Order: sequence, then structure tokens, then C-alpha cells
Amino acid sequence: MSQIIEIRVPDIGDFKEVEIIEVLVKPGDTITKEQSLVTVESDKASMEIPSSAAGVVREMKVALGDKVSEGTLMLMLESSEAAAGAAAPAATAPAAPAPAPAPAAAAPAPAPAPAPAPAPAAAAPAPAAASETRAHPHPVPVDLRDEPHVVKPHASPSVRKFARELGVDLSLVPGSGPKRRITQDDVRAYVKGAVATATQPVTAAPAGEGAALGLIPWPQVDFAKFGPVEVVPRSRLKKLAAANLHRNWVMIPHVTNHDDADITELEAFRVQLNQEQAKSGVKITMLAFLIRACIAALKKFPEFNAALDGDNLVYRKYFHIGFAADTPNGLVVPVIRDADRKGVAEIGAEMSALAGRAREGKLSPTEMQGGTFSISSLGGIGGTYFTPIINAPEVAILGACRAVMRPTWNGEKFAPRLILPLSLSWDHRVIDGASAARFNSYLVQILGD
Ligand code: CAO
Repeated sequence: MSQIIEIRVPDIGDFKEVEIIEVLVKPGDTITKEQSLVTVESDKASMEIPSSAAGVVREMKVALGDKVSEGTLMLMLESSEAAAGAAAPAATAPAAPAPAPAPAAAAPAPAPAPAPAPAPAAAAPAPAAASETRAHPHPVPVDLRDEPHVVKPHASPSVRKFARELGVDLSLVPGSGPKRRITQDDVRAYVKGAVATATQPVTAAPAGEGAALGLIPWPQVDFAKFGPVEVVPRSRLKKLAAANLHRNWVMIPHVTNHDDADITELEAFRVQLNQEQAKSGVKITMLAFLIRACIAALKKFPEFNAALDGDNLVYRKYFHIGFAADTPNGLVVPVIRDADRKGVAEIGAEMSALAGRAREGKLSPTEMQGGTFSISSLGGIGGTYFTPIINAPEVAILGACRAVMRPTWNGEKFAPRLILPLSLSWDHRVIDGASAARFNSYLVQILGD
């Protein structure tokens, strides 16, 4: 014999007029006693309300967004004879809510993996929360005060359990429910997507890196199909530089400020100096003056000479300036140590020696270490502006391009002035745009002085 019984909200403690944020069953579902029917949420906690009897759901009396309290009729259940006996007292007798928050909500999301992330199915499941290994004998409140939505995934205990069973890290699942709550369907969709990605052929070299970022694999093209090609293995130095540049580009939030320095007088002075020193054999290029000008700016704005080390900013009290050197084997960055204690002639001579050794591939590792700030000059080649990549753990780099004569308004007329284009890239975790603009302005002022 079966009978239709009412399933009402049991005693849920102080929770009154709480909103249903998830409906977990529908008419026609066969449910067991203690199976979760709905999830409700107050401003402090969420909890699932279980059924007090087993049977088949005949009619839902509540819907998403309804407010419920103890005694609210949730659904009509066609109960089996055996269950009916148990249902009557359970539907009316108060059931004490669990006093402690469910540990599931406090389970920390795993730290981001440095290596390519494993497929969700292979991820180690989080330890099961004690209160969820049983079928919710009482409504299980989850303390939301410990669950800031922006940090931890927002999901009901049943969804958390479902995700754990599938080995899904909920912090990776986008929630489509109210307040970006993650539903069972969201977890299912995430798993389907992950399986589809994992079953695509992984043949391209950078696919592993892309997978870690959730990107589709690198395109595989048979280049020879479209015309003749020559395949050349990349040099060890190029691969090493590429790995460093890639990491720095991906990990550092770069911003680049461009500015122009009027170096008309400075250039005249440089030419004169080189004429006077012609016998020495050392030619001083604009880069030596740029290094001196940067040191003055770094002294005035010390954060540009700092390094980011975890939660600390390390202010370096020394000024070791790296400069990008183009070599047949690839890019290297030799470092001029204690450049603040050297004059332009000494800097010019040292730069020339280091650049020469770099091109011959004879730089020692120590000659490329300890830099506090870098300069990349393309002035000898051309161009106007570019966006140099910061040389971690430094926090800024200055790019310089070719100085050209430009008509410049001096307040009365246009006059030909030699303008040096500058591009300062900086780490936005450490430096703000206003500081960068000030740094550039000061640099421009010094170079124009
Ligand atoms: N504007 C106009 N002319 C400039 C200039 C500038 N900003 N900078 C240099 N020049 C001139 C020099 O005066 C020199 O002129 P002369 O031949 O008439 O004497 C000529 O350009 C060649 O200079 P240079 O480039 O050899 O010397 P440098 O001191 O300026 O630079 C070095 C040395 C090692 C930095 C440079 O040779 C180099 O390798 N630059 C490339 C850096 C690079 O690849 N950066 C990109 C990194 S990101 O991928």
C-alpha cells in the first residue's frame, strides 16, 4: 500500500524565511529517506533539507527563490507502506540542525600547480568531510562567513560531494546559479569539457604549457604543404632566453609608458666628448648617457631598482644595470656593476667590452647576474617605440629607440630638435602608473638638461 504524504521543512533552528537557492528533486523522482530535497541559504549559512521519507515525488510545492521556514510544505510524496510509518513522526518531529559548520566549506582549494595541471579526472580528491559521508541525518549548515565568494567556490554540500566523487577541483568550475553558486550541472559541464579537451590529440610542443592555462593546443600545420621550407633547430641560448621571456611575460603584469626626451644638447656634448677622446679609441654612445640618467632616476624612485620576493619588496642599494645585447646566438643581458660609481667614459668602455664578449659567446654567467634594472636599446637599429619585457626579478626595464630630428614647437615657432623615444615597462604589482609617469618625466628632464 502507498499513500500520499506531505513533506515539510523540519526544525531548522534559527533559520526563518530562508531562500531556496537550489531545488534538487522534481516530480517523478524516486527518493530515499534523508535525500536532500532543496538547499536554502541565509546571510550566514546554507543548508540542505533532507526528506523525512522515501518514495516518489508527486508534486513540488516550492520553487527556486521561495522563502521557507519550519513547517513549510515542500512537496507531496507517494510514500511506500514501510516508509509511511516512519514518515509521519519525521515530518512533524523537529530535527535538530547540526551545530557545527560542515567542514566541506572550509576545505582549502589546492594551491595552483606550477606544472601543467592534471586532467580533472586524475586530480587527487579532497578528503571527505565527516558530516557528508553519511546521508545528512540533519540539515547541514555551511558557514558562509568562512566562504568568501571571490576566494572559495560557492556550492552546496551535495555538489561538493559530487565534485569530490569525480575528482573535480571546484575552484576551477564556473558557477551559473544565483550568486555564482556552482550547481551539479556546472560540474557535469566542466567534466564534459575537460574530457573533450583531454581526448584531443596532444602533439604540439607547447600543448603542455597551454593545457595548464586551459588553452587549446598549438596549431599543427604541415608547412611544406604550402611551399618549400627549411627546418632549423633553435640554439640552446635562444631556447633559454625564450623560456625566461615567456615566464616573465606570463607572470608579470606589464604596463609600458612611452615618452620623448629632447637630447639635442646632450648629443652635441656627446659628439664633442668623442672628438676630444678620439685618441683613446673608446666611442661613447647615447646608451652610456642613458645609463647615467637612469641611475639618477632610480635613486629618486627606488622602487624601480627593487625586486619582488614573495610578499617582500627588496630595495637594492646598489645599481647594477643590465643592457640587452643582440648576438648571433640570441639575446643576452650583461650587467655593468656599480654603474653609479662610473663615469660615462668608463661605462662606455665596459659596455663595449661586454658586448664584444657577448657576441663571441664568451660571457661568464656571473657577468649576467645581479642586475637591478635593465635597458634595451634599439637606437643603433631603428624604430620608434616598443614594449620591452621585464627581466625578472627586476620590476622595470627601459627601452630606447632611434633618436630623430623632429620639428618641435618652442612656444614661438617650430625648431628642429633631436628626440629620443623612450618606452618604460613596469610591473604593476609593484609600481603604479603615476610613479612610472614621474620616473619618465624625471628621466626626460635629466636627458634634456
Ligand atoms: N639614436 C640614434 N642613434 C643611436 C642611438 C639612438 N638612440 N643609439 C645608438 N645610436 C647610434 C650610435 O651612436 C652608433 O652610431 P655610429 O655608428 O655613427 O657611431 C650606432 O647607432 C650603433 O650603435 P650600437 O647599437 O652599436 O651601440 P649602442 O651603445 O647604442 O648599443 C648594444 C650597444 C650592445 C646595446 C647594441 O649593439 C645592441 O645589441 N642592441 C640591441 C639590443 C636589443 O636587441 N634589444 C632588444 C631586446 S628585446 O628583444
